[in-house]
Amino acid sequence: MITLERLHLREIRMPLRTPFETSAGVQHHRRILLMEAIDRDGTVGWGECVAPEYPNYTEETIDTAWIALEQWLSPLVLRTSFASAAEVFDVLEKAVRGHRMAKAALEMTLWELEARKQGCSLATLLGGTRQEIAVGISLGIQPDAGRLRERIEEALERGYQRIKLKIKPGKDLEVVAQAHELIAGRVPLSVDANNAYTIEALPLFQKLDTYNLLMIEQPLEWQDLVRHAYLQKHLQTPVCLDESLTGPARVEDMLQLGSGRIVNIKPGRVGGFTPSLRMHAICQAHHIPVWCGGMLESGIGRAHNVALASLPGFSLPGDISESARYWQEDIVSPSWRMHRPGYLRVPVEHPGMGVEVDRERVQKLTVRERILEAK
Ligand code: OSB
Ligand code: MG
Repeated sequence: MITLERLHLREIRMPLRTPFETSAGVQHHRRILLMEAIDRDGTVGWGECVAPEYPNYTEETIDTAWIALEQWLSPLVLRTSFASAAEVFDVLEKAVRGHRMAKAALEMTLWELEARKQGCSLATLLGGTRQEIAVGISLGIQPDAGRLRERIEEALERGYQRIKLKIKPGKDLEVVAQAHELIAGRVPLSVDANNAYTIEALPLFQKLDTYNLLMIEQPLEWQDLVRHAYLQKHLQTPVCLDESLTGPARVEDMLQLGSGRIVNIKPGRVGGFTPSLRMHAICQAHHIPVWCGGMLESGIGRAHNVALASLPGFSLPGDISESARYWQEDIVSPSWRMHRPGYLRVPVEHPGMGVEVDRERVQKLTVRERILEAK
């Protein structure tokens, strides 16, 4: 039984080691909302909200998530006892429309807390079966060809098992041609447009179609499954949806319409682990490859993603890179590091998410906090 005594919201700011550019803009740092839940029996759970600073991925931001968590979502869980964290999502979903990233932060924190309570790993609690997960890397748009070459060479040296390139209009065909030649088939290559194109770009995608890409991620507008279906019909390369997939029903719509053939699950995007598990089950039943995306998480959100990616349907490498790829210093110990090229170990032998939060460092990075108590 989970009965919360207290929720602790914190905002921390962490500088990225290198700026990350997508079709939506450049990021130099992350403002991250951290969630700590304290059960009546003293057990603690940790979670992280993936919402960015600006609403250019979906409509949510760290500030909208803060309001949603503080005003509407936290009161729903502080008042209630749950037999398990698996019940939480439906309660939040029934009461509040949207705000999936805010819901996910809370819901995933409670799963982490439950795992610690039960003395099992978060991965085990979720139904994970892998001891290690294959990881890929997502490379931002680079200022020039030289920089792109360096980034790709580093990624290959570290053993990343898939390289994904961010693309945008004007930074697409040439970039892919260069990467394709450099990589020379050693690892699969994919691209992610983050909604940057319209269906008018079909001829461009038909050119990209000749590069044997593993997938083309979220080429078109995030709410548009119909044009994605039209595009997929004209391409050999699988379309993968990210932003478009807000939950299990959207996966079913994708299948019905033929809008894509690969699914990116980010638990932080879809409202938490419960909808992620439902999406995973649908994909397994339809033999759709699944992988775990990333949102430049700190070591806490990364731990949650690692746990989810240990489930059997996650058959493609995730955007779950090492801590050092993002941060000078992570906020967890140990920080995330590949134990052999291309793989992160799933910490199945530790209760909960398997890494400890460096409270001192979190405190130093904190720019606002709020403690919410059960009445
Ligand atoms: O679309 O997958 C995306 C980062 C921020 C927002 C959206 C995306 C991404 C990434 C980076 O691609 C993945 C990662 O390494 O965390
Ligand atoms: Mg994406």
